[in-house]
Amino acid sequence: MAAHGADAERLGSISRVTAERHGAIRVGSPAEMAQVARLFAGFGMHPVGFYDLRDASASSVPVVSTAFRPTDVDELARNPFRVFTSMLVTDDRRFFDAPTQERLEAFVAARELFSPEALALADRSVVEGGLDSDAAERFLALATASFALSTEPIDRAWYDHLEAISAVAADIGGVPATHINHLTPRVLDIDDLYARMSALGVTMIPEIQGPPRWEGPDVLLRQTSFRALAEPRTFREPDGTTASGELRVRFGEVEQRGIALTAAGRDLYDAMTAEADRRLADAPQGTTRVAVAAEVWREHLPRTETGLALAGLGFFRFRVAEPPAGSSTDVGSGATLATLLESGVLVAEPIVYEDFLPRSAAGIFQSNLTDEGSRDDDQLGTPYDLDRLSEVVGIAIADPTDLYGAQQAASLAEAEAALGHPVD
Ligand code: OOG
Ligand code: NI
Repeated sequence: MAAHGADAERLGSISRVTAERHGAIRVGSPAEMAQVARLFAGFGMHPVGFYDLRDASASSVPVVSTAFRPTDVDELARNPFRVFTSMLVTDDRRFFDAPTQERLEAFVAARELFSPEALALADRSVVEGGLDSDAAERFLALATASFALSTEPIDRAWYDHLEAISAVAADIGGVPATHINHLTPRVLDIDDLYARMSALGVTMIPEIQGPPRWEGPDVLLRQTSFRALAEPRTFREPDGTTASGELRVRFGEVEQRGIALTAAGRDLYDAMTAEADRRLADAPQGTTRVAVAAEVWREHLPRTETGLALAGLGFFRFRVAEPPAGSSTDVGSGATLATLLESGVLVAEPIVYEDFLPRSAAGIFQSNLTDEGSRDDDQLGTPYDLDRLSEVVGIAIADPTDLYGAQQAASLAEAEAALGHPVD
């Protein structure tokens, strides 16, 4: 805040940013995903967005994901907590042969991630619009306990079998429970944080993921992480004895959030990312992806928020400015968004990106894999998209672009009502 002055809080007040976290969990089947959805619904968190990490990653990451979060603007403002939730795709032949699939599905079907009591309280919270404080305490205790790292013994041979295919598969289908694998705080200046963490001797992943630092508006999401620590776990050996060992499954991550992009903005982002990759491939040794990306950004992305709004690339909430004394908001009909913004009649406030990026998520997953695992790309993968995941899990997953678009449209409709005429 000292470095950035008034602009520091443009994308979120210091009280919201310092309270904000996201976590991540991984589950093993559509049935478990449906239970997660029930549990989080009890907290007012709903599935938003679809991420296919199987193709976003060169390593073996056999999952598709969504994120549970509040969708209502006021609820987001009060507590934007979200949980990135990945589901193992056990029938994807690129990763699992038929016997492994069968055993995985049996293993997952036999475990219980959430107690019936926790799920019943979640359902009650939805129906009754909340819980009384005793029930709420009980619900919280049960829910948080179900995300703790399990101390039950892990079958060594089974875990190793899965780990040779994918460390992520082993972390999901080789252990008896799920766990929160990271809890990410949001920061105002991720470059500063990255430098300071490195100076403290913490080994960070080589780069900040997502958009580069540049002079123009911050968009979408920038993230970085550090490697998981080895933690003691108990294993059951093939001869039936137990032994202690270590697993690295919980890691640290931080993020900085920017402006949500429209579908057109998102297409441009993807095209710029691909362009940066192409240029980096031809660049002299030692050139960083971030430096190349910043150059591409300067060529294609408007340098101001107003530019982003007028190009239809970013989402904004529009409101009529408090009219300064003696002036009038009567600008006549036919006024364009551009004139209204330039004359200061309308004010545009950025809508913050509340979701995730598949490529960054894959990078975060990858940063903790010591082994690429194995995948056979001659096999056909199981097709997934937002609709298919909704269908398989039996819950409607919201499209984030629709949510941001609805917020922008509602603000514009309100502004038009206040102005007394439509905005062209
Ligand atoms: C989730 C990784 C993705 C993010 O912030 O993109 C993620 C995981 O490792 O389970 O949390
Ligand atoms: Ni994360």
